Amino acid sequence: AKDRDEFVYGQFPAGFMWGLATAAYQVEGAWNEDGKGPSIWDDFAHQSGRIANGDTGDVACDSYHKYKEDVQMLKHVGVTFYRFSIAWSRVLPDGTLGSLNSKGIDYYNRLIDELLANNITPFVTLYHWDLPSALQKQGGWLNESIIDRYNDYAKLCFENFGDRVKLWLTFNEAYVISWLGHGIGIFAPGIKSPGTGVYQVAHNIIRSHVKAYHSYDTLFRSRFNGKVGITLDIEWKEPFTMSSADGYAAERALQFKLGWFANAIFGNGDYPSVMKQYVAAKSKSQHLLKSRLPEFTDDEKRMNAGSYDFLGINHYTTNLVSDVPNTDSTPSYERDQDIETREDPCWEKTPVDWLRVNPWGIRKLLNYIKSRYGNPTVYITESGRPDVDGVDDQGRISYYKSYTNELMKAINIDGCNVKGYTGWSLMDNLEWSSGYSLRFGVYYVNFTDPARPRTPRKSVDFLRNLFSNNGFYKQ
Ligand code: GBH
Repeated sequence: AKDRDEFVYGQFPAGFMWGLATAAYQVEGAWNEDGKGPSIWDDFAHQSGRIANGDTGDVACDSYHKYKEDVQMLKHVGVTFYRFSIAWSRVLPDGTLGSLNSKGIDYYNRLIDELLANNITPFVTLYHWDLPSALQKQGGWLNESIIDRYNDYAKLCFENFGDRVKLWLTFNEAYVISWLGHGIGIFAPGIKSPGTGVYQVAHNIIRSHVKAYHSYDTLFRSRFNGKVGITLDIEWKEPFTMSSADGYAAERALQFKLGWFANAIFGNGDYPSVMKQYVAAKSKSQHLLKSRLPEFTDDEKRMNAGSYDFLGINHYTTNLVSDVPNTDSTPSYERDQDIETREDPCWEKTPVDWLRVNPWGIRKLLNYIKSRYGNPTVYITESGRPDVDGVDDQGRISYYKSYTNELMKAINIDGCNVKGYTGWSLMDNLEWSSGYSLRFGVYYVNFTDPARPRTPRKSVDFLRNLFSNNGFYKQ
């Protein structure tokens, strides 16, 4: 096997898929146009102090009006596919079927048709965090009635777009919805329930995924023959020292973040046993009568296991993990794990604290997934970094070059079953609570100009070569 960090020339397997991604709230704008209902991110952004600099997604990149230009940009880069999300409240303004908005359906039809006319495969996320506000008023992901509302919405999308969309993601980053949205509340809907709500939300997300997956299976698969997966976000978790305690801590960190969702869907249908043990023990020491981690019924476990056609992975960075038993007895998903995480100060910094550059993490992660979940089909559904405002984004180029090189080793040398790689993002966009200050795009967007003009960065040329060569050639 090739050493870490050693660059290898070579190509990806024939048919490997290359793409770029966005999400509805981050790019569409037109937040209340043509019948769209409000979402929890509209509400969140409209409260003061939630998003840096008072930014909102009201206009964003104006992709609702500029989607044809977006498609030409994608074509210029030479992608195989475009990963975008459908805004639930654009097609169902109050979240339920009774509110069907045909103009919302029309918009996604136009976008999908424009992509196909330009030979670009649509790869669709059903839920990238923008719950219709009306459903939040009924408890949102904390209320298990959401499972049926989500299933209605998913079936509506399968029915309307499934003739042309063959790649579906039920959720983007179930962890972020649960922990950031309902644990610490720094993302919409801003709920702080770090010890209990967080686990209930995750439970309802898993059950929603599983129900929608089986709906596709029974109602649409024979007609449309597409694939349905879920995207989970996960850093590589490297032990901080060679002690066995830190080795177990790193494994625990993977199980609590990736395994939380993946063990049910890609494993045995249940939560990871280490997670069940830890949350039960903590709950007991907190004098609770039962574990804060919900339980699946036997029927649910049977339905959970194997409810996927592929695994989507968003991967950006690596954490170092050490074993630190917690003494604070306040219930919290974070404290349940008895770990501490940090970054290696030697890894190259980016404009954001949580993301340092560590190329070999992606290869280790993919090998972990291969051995832990039986080498499922994987798509890297996001990967990237923020860089300078200007167009000379050398940091982004070397990030993509080194990460995709490690990815190539994972596929060609290690036999990991990865079918595609997606750069985040096609263009600068509303970076959630950070607003427009963090630029992840390979296209620069000028947010002070009402026309929201886009300009290609240098990384566009790099990706054009990478994609058209399907890998790396010796100069
Ligand atoms: C992805 O999240 C999202 O899917 C995508 O929409 C987003 O634009 C992209 O990454 C870039 O961030 O500093 O406390 O605010 C990646 C996982 C979870 C990483 C939230 C950053 C914010 C931590 N992200 N986290 S904080």
